Amino acid sequence: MTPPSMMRGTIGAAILVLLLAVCWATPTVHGQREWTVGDDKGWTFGVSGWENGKRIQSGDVLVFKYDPKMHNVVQVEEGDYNACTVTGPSKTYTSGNDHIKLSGGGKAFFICSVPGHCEQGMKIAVTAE
Ligand SMILES: [Cu+2]
Repeated sequence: MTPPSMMRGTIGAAILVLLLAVCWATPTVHGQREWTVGDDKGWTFGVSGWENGKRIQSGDVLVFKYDPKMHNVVQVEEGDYNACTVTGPSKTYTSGNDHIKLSGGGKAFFICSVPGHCEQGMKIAVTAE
C-alpha cells in the first residue's frame, strides 16, 4: 500500500508535468506566437501565399530564416509591396534569422529587395487580427 501523502505527491507532480506539457505545446496561452515564414523552406522564392489562411494576431512574431548572403527582408508599404520596389518608408533586416513583432495589428508587407527576388514570390502581406 502506498501511503496517501505519497500518492498526493505523485498526483501533484503528474498534474504539474501535464500543465507544463500543455503550456509547451500551446504558446498562444501566453500571448504571442512565433510563425516561421515559409515553414521548413524559410524565406525564399515562391513563399508568397504562405500567409493565406493563417490566423496571425497582433503581438505575434514573424521569423524570417534565410541565407543573409543571398536575401534580405524589407518591410514596406502596400504600394511598394505591389510594385516590388522600395521607394517609401521601409525597414531592412539582414540577419538571416530576423524576429519581427507585429505590434499594433493591421497589415504588414514584407519583400526581399534583391533585384528580381520579389518578382519571384519573395513577398508576403500579413494581416494581424
Ligand atoms: Cu531574396
